[in-house]
Amino acid sequence: MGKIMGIVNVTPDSFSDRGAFLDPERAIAHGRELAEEGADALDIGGESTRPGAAAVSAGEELRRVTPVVEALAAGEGPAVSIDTSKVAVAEAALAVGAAMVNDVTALRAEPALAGLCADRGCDVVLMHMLGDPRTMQESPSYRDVVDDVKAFLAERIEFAVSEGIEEERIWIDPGIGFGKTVEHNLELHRRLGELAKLGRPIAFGSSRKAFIGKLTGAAVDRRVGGTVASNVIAYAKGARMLRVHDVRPMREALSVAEATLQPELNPRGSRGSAS
Ligand code: HH2
Repeated sequence: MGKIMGIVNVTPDSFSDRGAFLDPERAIAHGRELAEEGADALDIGGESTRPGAAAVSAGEELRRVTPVVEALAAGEGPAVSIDTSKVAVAEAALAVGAAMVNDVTALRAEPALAGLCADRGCDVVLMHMLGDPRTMQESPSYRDVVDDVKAFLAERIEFAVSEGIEEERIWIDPGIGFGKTVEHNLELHRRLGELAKLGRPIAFGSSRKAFIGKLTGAAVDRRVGGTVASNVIAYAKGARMLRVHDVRPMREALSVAEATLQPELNPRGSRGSAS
């Protein structure tokens, strides 16, 4: 069954939202809207990772995300994920109800984050990135992009488990757009199934990214069609958590993709309805 993770960026400089949700009240309202549209999880981030983005101090990141995590984790809503590489930020978010840590550095920026996640028993997303956000799009190159990403993720799983994180808690993510050309990104879509051989579920984040703009010519807030196509392909190739800005169209697309590709999960399919 595929899950949808709605994106809540509490930043002034995210490539796609441009600061629309920096105010906590607006970020909270946006998260609630995504929950109503069918998000299974909400990923809350206070530091932009777009190419060339400036680093943010832990204090500033904490100030941005903590009230938003606290409000959205209260009650019966979707699980809350904290998108951070910092121990201090993850610790505060987990203390107010986050259930998942999504680290785009796969526990490399602050390796002590592994011990915290092990101790708290939360879910963890380990993502591949070549270089760091400031340099990653400067002529990225690989021996074989899928083999290299797979070897990297295998090593990061091993590290996480050696630090006490239960293997069942780990998600892996190819890091679409993080040190990849358009062709690297497309090859990762085509051969995503090879990552499933690592034995962990795949999270996937292509929403509104630059490769979609390059293929379609669409501006960043007009990339829903390309985003849906990319994520349906990823789902068909085994991705099980789709990190997107536009939850409603993705939820609709996933309903059709699931009914088609995994009819055993869809009661409508088994009822044999005529339309
Ligand atoms: N992409 C972004 C941020 N976090 N996490 C995972 N696991 N996978 C991704 O592909 C991923 C991620 C970048 O997107 P966005 O949050 O929209 O932008 P920004 O980093 O500029 O806030």
